[in-house]
Amino acid sequence: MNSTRLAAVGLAVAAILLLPVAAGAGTSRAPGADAGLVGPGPKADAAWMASLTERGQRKVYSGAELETLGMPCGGIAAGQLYVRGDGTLAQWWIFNSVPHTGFGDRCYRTYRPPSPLEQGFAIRVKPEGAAAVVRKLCRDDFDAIEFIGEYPIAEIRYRTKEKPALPVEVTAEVFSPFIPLNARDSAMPVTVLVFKVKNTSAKAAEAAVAGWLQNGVCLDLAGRGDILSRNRVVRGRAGLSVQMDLAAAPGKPAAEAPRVTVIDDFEDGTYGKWTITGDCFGPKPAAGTLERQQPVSGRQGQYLVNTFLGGDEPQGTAIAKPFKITEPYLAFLISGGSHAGKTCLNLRVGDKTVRTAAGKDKEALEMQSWDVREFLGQEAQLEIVDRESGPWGHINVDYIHLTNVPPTAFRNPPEQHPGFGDMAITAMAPDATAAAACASEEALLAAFAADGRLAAGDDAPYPLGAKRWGAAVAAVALAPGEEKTLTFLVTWYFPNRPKTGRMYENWFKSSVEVADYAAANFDRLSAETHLFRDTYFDTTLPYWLAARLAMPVSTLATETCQWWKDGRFYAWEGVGCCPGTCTHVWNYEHASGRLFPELARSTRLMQDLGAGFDEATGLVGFRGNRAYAADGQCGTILKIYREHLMSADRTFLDAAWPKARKAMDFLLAHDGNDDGLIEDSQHNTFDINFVGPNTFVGSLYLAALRAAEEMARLQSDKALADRYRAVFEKGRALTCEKLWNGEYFVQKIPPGQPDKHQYGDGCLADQVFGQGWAHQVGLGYIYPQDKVRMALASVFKCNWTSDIGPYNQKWPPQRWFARPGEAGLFTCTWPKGGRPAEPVLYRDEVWTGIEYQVAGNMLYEGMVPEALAIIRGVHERYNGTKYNPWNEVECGDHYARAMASWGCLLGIEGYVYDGPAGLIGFAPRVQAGDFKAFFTAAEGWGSLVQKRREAGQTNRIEVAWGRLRARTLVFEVDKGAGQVKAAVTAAGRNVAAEVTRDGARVTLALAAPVEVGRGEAVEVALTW
Ligand SMILES: [Ca+2]
Ligand SMILES: [Ca+2]
Ligand SMILES: [Ca+2]
Repeated sequence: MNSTRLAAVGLAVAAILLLPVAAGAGTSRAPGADAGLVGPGPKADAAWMASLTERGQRKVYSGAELETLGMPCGGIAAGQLYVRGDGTLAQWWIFNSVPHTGFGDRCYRTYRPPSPLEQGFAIRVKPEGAAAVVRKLCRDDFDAIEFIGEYPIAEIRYRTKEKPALPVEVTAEVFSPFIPLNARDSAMPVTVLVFKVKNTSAKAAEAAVAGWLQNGVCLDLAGRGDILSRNRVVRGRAGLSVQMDLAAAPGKPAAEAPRVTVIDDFEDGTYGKWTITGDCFGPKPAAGTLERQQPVSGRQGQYLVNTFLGGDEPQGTAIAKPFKITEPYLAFLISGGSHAGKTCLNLRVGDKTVRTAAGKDKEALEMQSWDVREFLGQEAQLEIVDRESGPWGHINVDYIHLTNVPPTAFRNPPEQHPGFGDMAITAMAPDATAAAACASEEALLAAFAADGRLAAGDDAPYPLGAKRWGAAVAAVALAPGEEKTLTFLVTWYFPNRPKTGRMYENWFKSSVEVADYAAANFDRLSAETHLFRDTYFDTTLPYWLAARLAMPVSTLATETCQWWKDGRFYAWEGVGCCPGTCTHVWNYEHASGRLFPELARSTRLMQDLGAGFDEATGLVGFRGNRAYAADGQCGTILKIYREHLMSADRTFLDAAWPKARKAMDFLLAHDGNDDGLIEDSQHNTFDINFVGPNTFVGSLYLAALRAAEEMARLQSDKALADRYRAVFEKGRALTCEKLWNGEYFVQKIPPGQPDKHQYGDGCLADQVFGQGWAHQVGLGYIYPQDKVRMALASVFKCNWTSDIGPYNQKWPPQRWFARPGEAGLFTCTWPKGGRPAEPVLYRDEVWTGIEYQVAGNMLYEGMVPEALAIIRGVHERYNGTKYNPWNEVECGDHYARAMASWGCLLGIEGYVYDGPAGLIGFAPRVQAGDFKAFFTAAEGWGSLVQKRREAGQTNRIEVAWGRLRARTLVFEVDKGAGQVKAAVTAAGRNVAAEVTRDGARVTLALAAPVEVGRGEAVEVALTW
């Protein structure tokens, strides 16, 4: 935000700017928080606030905004492939080896996503009677590219400014099929590239597009003599493909037997070979883990170097006697801090540091090795450095040795390697041409330039990892003004995810089979993907808001998510970081449950109530293990209820309930006395344990009690339902009595308990988390409405600022996920004082998942300006110029918590849905006079439309895909409405309905259940 927008204007301005809100949402805004509460920094000014609700335009990224773009463009849980700002493909995390993508500075940084594989497209145009021209379709040859990213479809317009123009217009659409409620067809290892070429000249022209791709199969096995890379031209149903895989090298043995020369393993218990300075090494090598250190596992023998001597504070260096490099690899065990150049092992040759390695902020030692072939025969020196005193300011090293084979080398048959499989590039045209293995990009482009065709050429296997490009060409003839499309598929097949496999291996046996299926079903897959994109973006919501809320949904198509061969959907928290579909992180996420409920149901049944479920106690292990997280345990009940509501019938609930009620028993045992407050130690998503009653866990517990009550009633267990209700009522009353401070809810730390890692009198952003959940699953208020609103108003006032700089200067965050000058919502602040010396972890950080959670809750309350300000803050951080709009980071890239964004869509719609009961309804929080937005139900999706006039309104539920079955409809009318009459049609047929009214809320019980299909609608005319 620029400084002219910064002004100390808070809620007073927000109140003036409020849009029309459905009457049922009550007064147009929440009661203001107490004027005495102190905010964390500047608030946005009125002009900025007013701009948030403007409809706006389709966002076209260009210039510097293209730099960081990387929109996921593969299938759900099928790996991670990006389309970059210039249309090139990047990342290529499709080979079952995912790095930990880090947090803070490591992932919240500005960079162009790298590509480890070489790949590209080029166009050749030959106007009649003129020479052919060839241009690469990337930023090399187009200097004014425009990119539109409406997930799941990216559109790239290849334009030039300074560079020479073409006599044709070229645009590309890049996507993987993505059809809500059809997980099967949305989870394929395929990226589709459709090039539209329009002849803008007055002459006929020939146009052709060539695509090329490097063989990426098992590249890290390069150097093994027994296998080769292989590219072959294959004619399939799809068109012409180049399939890339491996071939055995005839007569070549596998890798040679390993030799080892130890430089030092410290097993003599001395630093005899080392010169030590500083005080972090001690008089002799450590005998293992040091005092106050997490366990250092994986050492060789007894002794190792461990500079955590007396903690992270001490520093020093150890320099070894010179040695001769006699083998091609230098290997070692290493762990500790990740401070490059500060906590590290260095290799010096001559007077230069030629190799360096640091830890990964973990104590478990890992084998690493350097390829030192270029220094064979030379003298070298090793240096262990600890020049860091902050967190993770130490380094552990052991078993330094020279070897002929990297110790991490994969020595089994290649078929067992995680990266074993095949990949293909396909031109989807009957008369396509292809080349198996072009030796250089120049040679490929020269052949293409000559006549717009390629010859298959040599398809003999070649040395593993040598750069040979498989290439395919599709060509068309264009009359003046004519436009045609040329379609390519990039497909892959790497099923060897260790232990779990991949869902897609149940459907395909090779990348060419993937291409065949995609091509055979292309019209449907493409049309339905476009139908989703078009239906979602055909909305009255501000364009920026619709775009932003869809962006984190792309997380489903990253390496954060896995779909195992056995049908279980599983996920990291962020890419490569923190396993086990963590119940508390996934508490915030709503995209899987609402867009692909089949996936969410599999996690509930196969993990939460399966591998992670303890039959004896009802514990839901929060990483599919046997560890308790209080927020995650409560959230599991809510997710089970959501998955039931998003089902077509009771099958899921009947399967889940026996264990779900045990999971409730576990919570009641922790409550201890049925008073509706959990007071004992509560491990949670802040990676610490709260003690004493608080509304972070408490609101989730109360919402879980209500959800369990509903499910028990559906199971005809009245006694149990009544008990849940009674506990809920007590907890609700006691919470208001004990934890309400007049402006927001606090935590009561039990007398005598330390306040370390607690929040006490703080204003926690997530303090009414369970209320947001209760709204989303149609449970109404768990706390009195006025307190909910005032709490949220206090969160906006005390935790959100248009510039996090001043506050974070005073209270630096552990990890930076927002920078000075950027807006953000802090996890926790202490506006009334009482900040503990060492409060709840991450209190001074900004997490997009929490921002969306809070905003979604505010939207259900009709607090639109506050909610949009928070969401817009996220949008302006991830703006392309600074950070990749599709990669909201926390502990890792594509952090799952960010999929809380979908809850904001539900909130602004005031959406309620119960599939098995046939109940559906909505009450727009904005634009009540003219509203349209996207919805999903159990068996179909489409648009919710409301138009309000002087004395009536129409509500349409339009089905764009699948079907909708309904018997009860819920809307809200103008609060001034008199007696309401309703006329209902379903697919054009009249349906009798009985109208009941509760304030602004109108419920229509249909005389008989209705079913409407694609292109049809349920339409209701309400008059008063
Ligand atoms: Ca050792
Ligand atoms: Ca240190
Ligand atoms: Ca209790």
